[in-house]
Amino acid sequence: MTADTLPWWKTATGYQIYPRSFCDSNGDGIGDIPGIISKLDHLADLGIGFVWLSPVYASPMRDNGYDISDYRDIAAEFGTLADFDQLVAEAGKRDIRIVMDLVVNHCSSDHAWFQRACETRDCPEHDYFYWRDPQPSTNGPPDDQRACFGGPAWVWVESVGRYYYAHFGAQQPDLNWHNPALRHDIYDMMNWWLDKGIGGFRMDVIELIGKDVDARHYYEGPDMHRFIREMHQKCLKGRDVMTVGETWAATPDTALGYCGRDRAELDMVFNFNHIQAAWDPHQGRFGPNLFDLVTHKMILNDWQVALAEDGWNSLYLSNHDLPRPVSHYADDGDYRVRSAKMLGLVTHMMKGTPFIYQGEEIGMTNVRFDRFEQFRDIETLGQFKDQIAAGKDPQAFIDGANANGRDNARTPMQWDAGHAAGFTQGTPWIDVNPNHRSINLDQDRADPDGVFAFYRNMIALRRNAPVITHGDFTLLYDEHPDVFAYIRRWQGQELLVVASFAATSVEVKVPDAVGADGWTCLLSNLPSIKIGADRKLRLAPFAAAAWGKGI
Ligand code: ISL
Ligand code: CA
Repeated sequence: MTADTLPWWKTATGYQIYPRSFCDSNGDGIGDIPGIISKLDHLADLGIGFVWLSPVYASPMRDNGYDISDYRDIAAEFGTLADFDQLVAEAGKRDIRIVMDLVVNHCSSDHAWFQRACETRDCPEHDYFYWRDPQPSTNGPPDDQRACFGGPAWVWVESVGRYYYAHFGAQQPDLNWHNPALRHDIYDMMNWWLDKGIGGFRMDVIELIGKDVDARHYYEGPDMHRFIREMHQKCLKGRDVMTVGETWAATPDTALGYCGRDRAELDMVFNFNHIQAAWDPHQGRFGPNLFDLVTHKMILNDWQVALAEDGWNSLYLSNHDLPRPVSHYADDGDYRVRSAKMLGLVTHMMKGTPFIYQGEEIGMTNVRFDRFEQFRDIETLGQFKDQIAAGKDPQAFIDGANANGRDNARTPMQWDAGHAAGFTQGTPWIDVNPNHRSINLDQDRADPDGVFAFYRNMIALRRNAPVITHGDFTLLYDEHPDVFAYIRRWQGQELLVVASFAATSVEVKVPDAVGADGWTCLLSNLPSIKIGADRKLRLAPFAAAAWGKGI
């Protein structure tokens, strides 16, 4: 297989934009599509090949757009359909595709379908949702399932005398995918967007669409693959587009069920095993950070091995639901820039498609909200209520939210040291991280050794060294607690990647099988990393490098 027969998304690097926090063009404090258009040259400079655009559809914005009230219109605060078409066109001029966020496990309770469904049982839209009558024995809901964002998952509607199911929250009712009429409407809508020339879809919690609510089987439910295959048949087949599913429950054993070449379902999935491995099993994301490098690299190795010959990996550490990587995995203080480069290098050089989240390219950090009123995220606010009611210490919860809450990724993109980090001329919808005065794109790009320059070089390296796209993957130093290293090989080309997660110096020996001679350093976050004559590698704190042979 040569580079020109590869699908574009196997050699490209993606960039996720959370529109609310990227760039505000009209001073209302909310990012918008014209703001994104004004920053396309920044993305072109970086060298990315596509944008994953978080939802811009009409929405009451209770979950910042992951609660859609009209699938065929743009939210007024983000702009218009004409703005969207201009975005696709302007990005296309820069060889950047726009991949939209498809949120079809649920819609907003403001959607006309749901409004109609609550008026009467005798309308087609009623069965677009999961309704259950009160239980005869208790006159209550079918079960005591809790919603992700707090509160019960079964919500009572007096006007029809029934409960509806809402996995995330009362204002995001689950769509009943077992209803062919609903599926037909979704496929029609998808084709409407695909015909506008978008590059594909990231599919929000697609693993939930096959759920059996009576069996309380939500993730990877009995009908999930049947529905995704039908979607592929009706919308995706034959189109030069990319699809990536958000699949928290997927494992190396189930991944090929989604993205194997003979499955005719999706191109990739987002693995979350390495993310949840750092979460407390009982307290979830608001508990202590249990990150452990051996666990982390073993999980990623399992995914590399599982998809070595079939399917395709997505590579990421950051998105709009996750903390900033330098704060979560390494150092956001003295070694912030070096850590950002180390984390980027060790993630990007594996086999798969890398996804950068806005701000990652300048090493943005977590934010610290001291006042509860500063939080904006529906999950944080909802879980606070539930967990405090269950006895959790409020300060412990706030510490957890500051460490691993979703607002960390949603503070405005830091463009410059000026008012509101150059994000808006107005008052931002969420507080800007005060460290924007020293951490911003202007400052970082003024540094030839900045994170942006390093990311640009990394993306260019992926395009120019086929071993990164095609090579196999062999983990090194499997059990080492501080070093994540691997070797990639393809048609005589070799790439050796070594990264230290230690805040102190570490020394390792280059394995015999790797050999110490003939390596050329292609990219490193320190000038002084050398393979010694004694085959020793001395790694300063958070040092990382990629060496090549035959590249
Ligand atoms: O981490 C989570 C699971 O406990 C949640 O933060 C998150 O809701 C979950 O990962 C699903 O995420 C997706 O669906 C949600 C939306 O809030 C997230 O932003 C989206 O990425 C509902 O659409
Ligand atoms: Ca705006």
